[in-house]
Amino acid sequence: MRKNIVAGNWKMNNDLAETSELLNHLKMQLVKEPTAEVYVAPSYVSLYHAFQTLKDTPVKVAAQNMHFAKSGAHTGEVSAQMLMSTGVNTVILGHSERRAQFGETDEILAKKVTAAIEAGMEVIFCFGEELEERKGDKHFDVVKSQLENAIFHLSKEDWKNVILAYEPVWAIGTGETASPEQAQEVHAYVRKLVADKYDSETAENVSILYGGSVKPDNAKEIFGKEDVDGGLIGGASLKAIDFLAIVNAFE
Ligand code: G2H
Repeated sequence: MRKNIVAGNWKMNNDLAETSELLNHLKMQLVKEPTAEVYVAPSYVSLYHAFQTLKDTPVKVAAQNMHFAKSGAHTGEVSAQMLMSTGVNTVILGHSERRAQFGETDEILAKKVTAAIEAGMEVIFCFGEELEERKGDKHFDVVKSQLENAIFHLSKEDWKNVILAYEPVWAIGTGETASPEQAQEVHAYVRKLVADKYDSETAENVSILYGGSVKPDNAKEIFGKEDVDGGLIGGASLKAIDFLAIVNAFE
């Protein structure tokens, strides 16, 4: 059975002191056995601290990005091996902000995905269409090519360490949310793509998260859809009370 997952993507927010405060709130208030697996993804500078703070809790720590090389002359970059040396075994790859602001192409992402999986990391792979593509009814094609080009080269075995996150770009940080039906439609389509490429077992076991303006007041309805297995949460993950309400939004 696939897992329900709620992951907080803190983006470029919270310095070390603010991170510490938020982590402590989460640690104190999270129920012992939440109905979802919980991840938080603070900035690189706080990752080690986050791991140390949360290591005796069920909350996992993820990085927001990484380079595909193991080491070398890549000023400002961080490798899978470096992340794992801090205790962090999960990385978010392919977020639309990385694609749009830092030129991450499917080709680059394919290398990052390979590097992360080969290093033994778990990957939260993000994909999703832009507004114009949605308006032009191209969202299924866009999502299909993003998956085919950047993650469908993995083996069936590798998919045990893959979590997918559908994030329609037009719904990110805009307050505009895909309707539960729109999310379900794409999630079901993606699960079918995975089944066709691999097999039904792989498709049934992969968690597909929805991301894009998920809030405490819409989480329950979105997570209630059959193929939506949780969320990747940006803005609403920065307040413990909101994030925990989302974590507890599964029926
Ligand atoms: C999408 C999401 C988290 P927000 O980027 O990855 O952000 O919830 O702020 O739309």
